[in-house]
Amino acid sequence: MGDQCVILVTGGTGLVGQAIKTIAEGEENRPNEQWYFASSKDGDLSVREDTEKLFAKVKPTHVIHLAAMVGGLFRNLKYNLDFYRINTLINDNVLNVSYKTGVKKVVSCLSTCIFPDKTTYPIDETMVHNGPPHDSNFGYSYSKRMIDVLNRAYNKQHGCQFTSVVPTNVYGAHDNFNLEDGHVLPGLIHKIYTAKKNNTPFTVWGTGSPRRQFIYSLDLARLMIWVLREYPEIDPIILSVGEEDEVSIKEAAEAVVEAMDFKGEVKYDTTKSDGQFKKTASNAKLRKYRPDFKFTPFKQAVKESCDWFVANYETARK
Ligand code: NAP
Ligand code: GFB
Repeated sequence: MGDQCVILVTGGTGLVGQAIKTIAEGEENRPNEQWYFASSKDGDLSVREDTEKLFAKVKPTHVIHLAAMVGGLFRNLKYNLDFYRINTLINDNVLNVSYKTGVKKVVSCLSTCIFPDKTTYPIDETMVHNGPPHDSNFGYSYSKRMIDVLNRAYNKQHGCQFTSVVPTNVYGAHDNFNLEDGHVLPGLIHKIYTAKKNNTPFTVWGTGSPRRQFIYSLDLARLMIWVLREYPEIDPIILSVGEEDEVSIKEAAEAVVEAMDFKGEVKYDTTKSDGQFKKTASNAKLRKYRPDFKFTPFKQAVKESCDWFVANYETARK
C-alpha cells in the first residue's frame, strides 16, 4: 500500500471499528493512509443507493467491511431471518460497489460461529462450508458464508482482491453492552456493574460450561490492519487466540468478578440457553504468517474492558 490510500471502514463506529481507529491513528499510523470510519448515519448499506453515495463521497482505494447486523446468542435466537436478509443485502452492496468503483482490496468479516456445528476439532479455514451451522444463528452464519463465496466469485470472474478474516468472540471498549442483544463478555460486565451498585447477586446465564476463545478488540485491530496491508490470499484467515487459550463461560465470569473486584453472590440461571457448546478454532494459519504476534493477556484485556465501561457508563451502548 505504498501510494496514497483512502481506507473506508464500513461499520466503523462499533466495537471492532473503533479498535481499528485507535490502532490506525496510534501505533500503526502511516502518513500515506487516510482512514474514514462510517456508521449507518453515513448511509444504510442495505440500500444500494446509499452505498453508492457513500463510496462516491469517500472514494476509497481500500475497504475494511465491518458493517452488519451483529449480536450475541440471544439476539440471534430471535431474529435469524433479519440477520440473513439484512447482512446479505449489506454484503452484496458493499462488494459490488467496491468492484464497480475499482477498490483495490476489500477485507470482510466472517466469524468462528459460522462453522459447521457437527465437526472435528480444531476447526480451520478449510471447513467453512462442510455442514450446517449451529441452529441458534443459522441466518447470520449463512449470510457470512456467502461473503466467502462472493470473494471467490469476484476473484475468479474479475480478478478482485476481496478477502475475509474469521474473528472469534471479540470484546473491548465501545462494545454493545445491551443485555438482550450483546455478547457474553459485555453482558457479564454490565450485569456485574449493576450488581455492585445495587448490592444484588451477579447472574451468569446458562450453566457456564460452554467454551469460547476471546480476542481483545485491539489485538484484532492490529491483525486486521496487517491483513489489509500484507495478507495475499483470497481465502479466509482465522484471527483468534490459540486453542490453549480457550476458556469456559464460568472462567470468563470469574475473570470479570476479579476485574471488577466483586464480592457478592454469583448465580447461574440454567433456564437460559447455553447455545453452542464449543467452536474451538485453530490459529495455525495466522501463526504461519505471524509467528511472533503477542495477544494481550486475557485478564489484562478484561480489566481494560471493565475500566472502559465504568468510565463510559453514561454513553456506552447498553
Ligand atoms: P457493532 O459494534 O454492532 O458495530 C456494527 C457497525 O455496523 C456499527 O458501526 C453500525 O453502525 C454498522 N451498521 C450496522 N448496520 C448498518 C447498516 N445497515 N448500514 C450501515 N452501517 C451499519 O459490531 P462489531 O462487533 O464491531 O462487528 C463488526 C464486524 O465484526 C461484523 O461484521 C461482525 O459480524 C464481525 N464479528 C464480530 C464479532 C464479535 O464478537 N463482536 C465476532 C466475529 C465477527 P451504527 O452503530 O450507526 O448502527
Ligand atoms: O457471546 P454469546 O452471546 O454468543 O455467548 P455465542 C453466549 C454464551 O454465554 C452462552 C452465556 O453459553 C450463554 O449462556 N452467557 C452467560 C451469556 N451470561 C451471558 C450474558 O449475560 N449474555 C450473553 N449474550 N451470553 C455468538 C453468535 O455465539 O458468537 C453470533 O451467536 C456471533 O452470531 C458471536 O458470531 C461471535 O458465542 O454463543
